[in-house]
Amino acid sequence: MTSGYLVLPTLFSATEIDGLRDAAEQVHAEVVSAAESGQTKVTIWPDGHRLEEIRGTTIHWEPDASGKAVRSLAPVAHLHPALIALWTEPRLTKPMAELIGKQVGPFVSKLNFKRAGVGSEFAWHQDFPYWYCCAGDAAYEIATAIVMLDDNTTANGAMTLVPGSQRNGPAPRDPRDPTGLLVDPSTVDPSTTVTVTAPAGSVLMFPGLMVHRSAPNRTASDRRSLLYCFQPAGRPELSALTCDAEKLRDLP
Ligand SMILES: O=C(O)CCC(=O)C(=O)O
Repeated sequence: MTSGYLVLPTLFSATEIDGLRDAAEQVHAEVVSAAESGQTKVTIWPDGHRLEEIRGTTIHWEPDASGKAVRSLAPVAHLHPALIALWTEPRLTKPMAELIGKQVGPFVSKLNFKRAGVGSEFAWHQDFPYWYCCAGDAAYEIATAIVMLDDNTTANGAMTLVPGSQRNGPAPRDPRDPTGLLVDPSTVDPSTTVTVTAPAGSVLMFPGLMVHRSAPNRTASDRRSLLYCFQPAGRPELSALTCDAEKLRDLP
């Protein structure tokens, strides 16, 4: 697979996706209510984004929303049985095992909300540097399955990939980015990109070295996604690792 990614159209039925959407919204309501009434650990990222930890998850708030809106929750699977079940769902684990080349287990899960009108851009990046800071070279064998909970369209911020970019290893990062994690956008040739539009229930899989972004959601409907990052079975999950941003110095 030289392009490096896999699209599995409508892998999950409408009924299954309804159940996963309900689980996602239930988790959202419980976590936001816990954050409003309880003690959270707050972190402000170098780019100004606000993160709050509670119930074993990190709320990443939308940076530019006028009211409060959740951009993502991670990790998230432990907060609902229907989300835990996806870690062992053969429709995900079988193609993932082929992509990674080994039997797979969990690394980290995430729920992206991309809410109607306020869901913000994800700038060009690879997932690899985030994971390399915590997992070291084991990050080369981590890949993501995105379960689309809503139709993904160009208007609502479907994922855009640079097929084949995973073959070039860690990409040069943007010297202007205060987080030090984003890919230098001047190195991306727009004529080589592919935007993956697909109906709800579809799944997109790609390795951590795939360069990707997604546009903001300016439509009137949410574009929610569950992201399951798999790795070879038996390795520690992200939550058990210690992360060190200094390791970014190893990368271009
Ligand atoms: O859901 C999206 O639009 C972007 C996902 C992504 O790239 C990420 O969460 O790192």
